[in-house]
Parts: sequence; structure tokens; C-alpha cells
Amino acid sequence: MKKKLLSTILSVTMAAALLAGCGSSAAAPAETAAPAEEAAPAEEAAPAEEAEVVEDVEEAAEAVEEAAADSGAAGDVITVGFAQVGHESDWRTASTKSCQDVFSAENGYDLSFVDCDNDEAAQKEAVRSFIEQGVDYIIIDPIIATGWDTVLTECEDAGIPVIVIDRTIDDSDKYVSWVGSNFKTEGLAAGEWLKAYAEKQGIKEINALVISGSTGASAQIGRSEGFQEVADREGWTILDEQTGDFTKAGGQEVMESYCKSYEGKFNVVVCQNDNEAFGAMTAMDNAGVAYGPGNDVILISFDACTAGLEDVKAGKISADFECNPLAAPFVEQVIQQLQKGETPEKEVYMEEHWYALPDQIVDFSIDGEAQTMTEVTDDVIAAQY
Ligand code: GYE
Repeated sequence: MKKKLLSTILSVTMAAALLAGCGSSAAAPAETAAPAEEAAPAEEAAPAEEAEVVEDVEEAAEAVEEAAADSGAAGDVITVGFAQVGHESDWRTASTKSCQDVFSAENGYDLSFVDCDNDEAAQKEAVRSFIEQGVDYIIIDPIIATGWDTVLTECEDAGIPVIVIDRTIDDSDKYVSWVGSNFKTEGLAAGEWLKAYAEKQGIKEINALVISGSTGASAQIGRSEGFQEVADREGWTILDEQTGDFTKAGGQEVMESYCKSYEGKFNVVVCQNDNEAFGAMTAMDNAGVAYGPGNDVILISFDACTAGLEDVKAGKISADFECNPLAAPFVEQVIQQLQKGETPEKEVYMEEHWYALPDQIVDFSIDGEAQTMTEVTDDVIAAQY
């Protein structure tokens, strides 16, 4: 409240100071008054307009204080707490930046950002600290899908709407809205692509190694389930599935051990994100395993970040299945709807694409729905996150 009031006072004080300097109400430039007007719902725009008739700065401040107290709205800055998973991947960096860009002071927000460093307990504590601060909204990207009901009940009791982004919460529905990806569809896409590509290449047997994401994260669960479903149906062998925790170091470590344990026995490596794939490539390079189109091992990845697509273009990753991290603008829409008393959609799905080079682009469908693949070009890479 105090902060909100202060910012309104400052905007009007600045406008009044300008007025005093120029000695004419006409001299107040549109931009000066804009911050107060923009951030305030229509009927609360009065304070900024009043600034044009007040004589001095003190009077302006008083006028605003009164108006703000009267309206009870006070203001304008929306406080948001965001409990982010961590900083494990390029995807995560893009997600964080997207939120910081959208929930900026310039856009009328005061963002409390906590990087939870992949620590589930720390993430719940972050949410509790937002409750204590009395923020207007809480955004959670849940590290794992379960264990949320207690803390979400605390948010509900405090009257703070929660918006979930990216990964899902599977054991509580005490949130207003979720904006993210269909991870099972991503896993199915990887499986159905592999089936079609193997047929085209005349590959009869699939022996796959999976480097999964952080165990219990819905992104891991969905991608594993989707790929496994096709593997089961097609009778493929999944030799092993171990977590690389969505990191490059994790991917490298798991792949180093796979290269020893399964030497000469695998022809597919599935990494559940690009960073794991970067690590796995280093491990395969060191072990003398040739991968990518035209080589023995097909390398599949998820996320399709810029560096991932560069590796598709370089003929290292055979196909990359996008996960779109730029959810923040949609989260903002949800918040704006709530501000107006509207009911937002409970689930909002991000649009995503499947990427490869022309020789690896094949026709496939998911549950009967034909999929379109996107060719990786320099322009496509330049436009990616
Ligand atoms: O794929 C990975 C990140 O939750 C979808 O988390 C996200 C995943 C993403 O670390 O790179």
C-alpha cells in the first residue's frame, strides 16, 4: 500500500513540479502524466488530472494522498512474487528473463523474484515469504508436481491468487490458472517422429537410452510417459533411464556411465532437455561415439533453445522438440483479467514446434493428428529464445 501510494505521489509530484516550472497547465506533457494514468483503472485516473490545477508540490502530494485513501485502491503498482525453479538450463534463463521483462516497474509491477535452486523446501518457503509480504499475486513454477496442497491452502487463506506456470501441480487445484506446455505431447512427438524416421531409414531395432529431467517434475513425467507409450507400442527396448537433472553436467555424467555400460549396444539417445544433450555430446565425443544424422546414434532433444537448434543445424541433434518458455505475457493477461474481476481460463497451453533438418523431416501424427515439422534455418535460429 505504502509503496503504491508513494509512486502515485511521485508521479503527480513530478507533474506538479513541471507545472510550477512552466507556469501553465498546458505545459504538462502527456508522457509526464502517463505513468499515473496508465497504471490506474479508469475511474482512478483523477489524481493525475488534478495535478494540472494544483499550485504547488506539497498541495499535489496531499491531494493524491487523499484521493488514494478515498478510493482505497491506492494504487497502481501490482506486487507479484515469483518462486522460480532455479537456473539449471537455457530454457530456465529465458523463462526468468520473460517474467522479469513483463513484470517490470515500467509495466506497473513490483516483482519479488526467488531462484529456488531446485530445492523443493526452499520453494515452499519462498511462497510463504510472499504470503508474509502480502503480495497481490503469487506465481509458482513447481519444481516437482506433488506436495503442494498445504502451502496453496495458506495462499488461499491469505486471499492471494496463485498462478502456476510451466510445470504442473498434480495434487491440488487451489490455484487460479496454469500456463504451460503439454509435456506428454512432447514425449509422444519424439516417439512418433522416431518411429517414422526409423522406418524411413530402414532401422529395424531401437535400443534407446534416456537421460531424464529432474525426477518428479511434471516436465520429466510427461516426456517419459509420452516416449514410453510409443516405445511400448512399437516393442522398442529402453535400455536405461537415469536423471541428468536438466543440467549439462548431469547429462554428461549419465552419458559417461552409459557409454561404459552400454558400449556398442544403443542406437538412440533421448535427452529430456538441450542442456543435458550438450553434456551427453561431450561424453560421446570423449568416448568416440558418433551421433547425429548419418551416424550410428540418433540424438533426440527437447526445449529447442537457440544453442539446441544450432546443434540441429550442425547435424548433431537429429530432432529437437520445443518447449516454449515465454509464458509471462500470458500470465500477465491472467493477472489483468483478475484485476478486472474476470475469471481467467484454468489452463493455457503454449504453442510449440518440432524442429529438424530437411532429411530428418518426416510425416508423423499424434493420436491421429498430423504434425508439421519446422526446418531449422539461420532465420529460425535467430528468432528462437
Ligand atoms: O525443459 C528444462 C528446464 O520445466 C519445461 O525445465 C521445463 C524444463 C525444461 O530446466 O530445460
